[in-house]
Amino acid sequence: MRQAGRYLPEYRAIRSKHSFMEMCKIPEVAAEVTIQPVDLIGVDAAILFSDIMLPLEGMGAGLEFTESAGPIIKNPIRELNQVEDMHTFDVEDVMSYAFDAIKLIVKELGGRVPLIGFAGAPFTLASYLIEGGHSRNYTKTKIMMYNEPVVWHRLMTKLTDMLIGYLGAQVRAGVAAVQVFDSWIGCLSPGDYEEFAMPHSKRLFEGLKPLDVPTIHFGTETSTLIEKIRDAGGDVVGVDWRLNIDEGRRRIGYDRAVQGNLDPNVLFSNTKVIESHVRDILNRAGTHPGHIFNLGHGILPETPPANARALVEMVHELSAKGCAT
Ligand code: 1CP
Repeated sequence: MRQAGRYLPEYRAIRSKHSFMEMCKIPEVAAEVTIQPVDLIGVDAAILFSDIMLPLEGMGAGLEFTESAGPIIKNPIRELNQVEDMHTFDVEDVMSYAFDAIKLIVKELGGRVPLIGFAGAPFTLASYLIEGGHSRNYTKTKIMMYNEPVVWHRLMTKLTDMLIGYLGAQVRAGVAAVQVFDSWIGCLSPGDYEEFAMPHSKRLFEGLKPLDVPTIHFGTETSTLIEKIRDAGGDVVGVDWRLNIDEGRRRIGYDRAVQGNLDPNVLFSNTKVIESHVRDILNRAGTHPGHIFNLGHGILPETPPANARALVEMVHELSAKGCAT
């Protein structure tokens, strides 16, 4: 999950001097904030400081990050000619800042923890492109799916092609695993997922196989979709807190690993409450190999850093003991 973000004062100190986009594009700065949570919180992996939206810039989308609303697309995609205008680009050249940051981070980490690369899934990226930003109901996205399926599938195909190239370049630069964020996929019915998103996600994961690194398939509000998400691909399947992780494991099957699933709001409580949630998750995840303890979604901006640190310590300590109630 997002690790740096606005909850760390050390992040905010750097952020006060740069725009978010600058931070992503200056490799030394991106490296510093990527490594901060490893040093300050003690997490077991670093996640590249970047954003799922950045490669869309390379395809010609007008991208801006606002303080309050997150990413904004200046000319949202509504028609076939706009999809046709989205172009392919030389990712190694146009996004060289990301690969330079990866090389620098891997060097600075010196093998302490692995670095995870990432990208958005085709559906989640398409939803931002069509809605123009974050959405509540995804009406414009769904209207394109239902009314203009040819335009929809063309857009999803172009995004998938780009994503295979982009994640491949991240692996060549040195990331040890890749995570695909389908953060807003839970808005789809199982039937719509199968028809409009799954074929593209499946092609993406097929395309990642030759990279020979572990892949993590993340989504939220996926209780009704989890088997299909598993079938779309990923060595690890993300489970959020709306689904108990033991049920998630049973439905996903024990041949895959799972990731999750603490509600990020728990970190606003006290250590006693946090510990009872951690014990519950570890006990439910059980002794089967292949559980990555994580938050079910991104850490929230006002989270007390001391609680994030306490969480990491608890997970280390309790999982080493095999945990028991
Ligand atoms: O350490 C880190 O923070 C890791 C780097 C990272 C990652 C993995 C960032 C930095 N963003 C992301 C992924 C991302 N970005 C996702 C998928 C993960 C998830 O579901 O949480 C999504 C949906 C986005 C889109 C995005 N970018 C949002 C969400 C907006 C919405 O629709 O609700 C926001 C707020 C951003 C900006 C952003 N990205 C990252 C940070 C630290 C920030 C805040 C920038 C700031 O300091 O102003």
